[in-house]
Amino acid sequence: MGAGSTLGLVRHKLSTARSVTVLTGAGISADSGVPTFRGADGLWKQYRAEELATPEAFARDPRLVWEWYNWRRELIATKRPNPAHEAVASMEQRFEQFWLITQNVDGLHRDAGSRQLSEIHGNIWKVRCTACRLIVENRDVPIAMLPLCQSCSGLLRPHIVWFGESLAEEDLEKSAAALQSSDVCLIIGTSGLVYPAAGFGAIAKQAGAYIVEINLDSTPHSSLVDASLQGRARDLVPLLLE
Ligand code: BJW
Ligand code: ZN
Repeated sequence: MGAGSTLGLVRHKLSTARSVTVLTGAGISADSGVPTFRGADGLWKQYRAEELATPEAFARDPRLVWEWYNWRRELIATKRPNPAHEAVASMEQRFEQFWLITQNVDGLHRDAGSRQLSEIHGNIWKVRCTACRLIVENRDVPIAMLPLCQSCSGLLRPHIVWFGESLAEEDLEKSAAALQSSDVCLIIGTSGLVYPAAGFGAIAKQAGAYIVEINLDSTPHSSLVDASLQGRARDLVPLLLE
């Protein structure tokens, strides 16, 4: 099926949908200039995200890990939501039931106005105390090299879900409920390699949802989806609602 007719079909599905769930990944923010994790630009110095985003890396060398987050905070602080983030935010008004599940930690969905969302991998603008677990917002750029908790002086870490760490129970429950009740599930700009999010499309599919993938490339999701739209999120997502 050609891209034009696929787009028409997806628009039609959305025009009759009551419940919509959107899953996003780094690709939606790539269009705002935020580097993705696994693309050619996904490296920081000689490190891969998988080597830095772990509790072991932080325990071994918290300075190195904070240095990486400082670099990313500096970069993300200059970025703005793009038309794809804005189109997703407008879906809250459009559908009777709507939920956004984002793997992104950059906060750009919130900046675009999204409120019905789970940031399942956390948020780069929040820090958490490794001693007392207190979570606070912190927008300092740069943040102190080894930031300390104002309440107990414990070492602060990014409020982010690293490899080997569990996602928050509340986020998993909300995500599962949304996926299982959706008529349409849009999967936007994720490589579909990181679990549990990589299994979310299959949950929605099993529950009978119509699955749409929007990505520059094909992914492990591509074989499961009902419609695949190849291109940039910022061009395609707004078109879905026209
Ligand atoms: C565009 C575009 C444009 C570009 N327009 N598209 C089951 C099986 C196997 C392994 C596991 C499993 N269960 C758990 C695991 C282990 C692990 C895992 O999944 N490993 C895999 C790598 C194999 N998962 C976990 O550890 C998770 N925890 C967990 O499950 O706990 C229970 C448990 C623990 C231990 C063992 C078993 C169970 C936690 C995962 C947390 C991941 N966190 C990260 C790092 C955060 C650091 C930070 O941001 O500071 O989150 S990993 C990194 O990847 C980040 C992202 O959110 C995540 C997903 O990446 P994403 O968004 O898909 O980005 P990319 O770069 O990969 O892809 C971009 C895509 O966009 C591409 O497809 C492009 O084509 C596309 N694109 N431009 C449209 N303009
Ligand atoms: Zn503390």
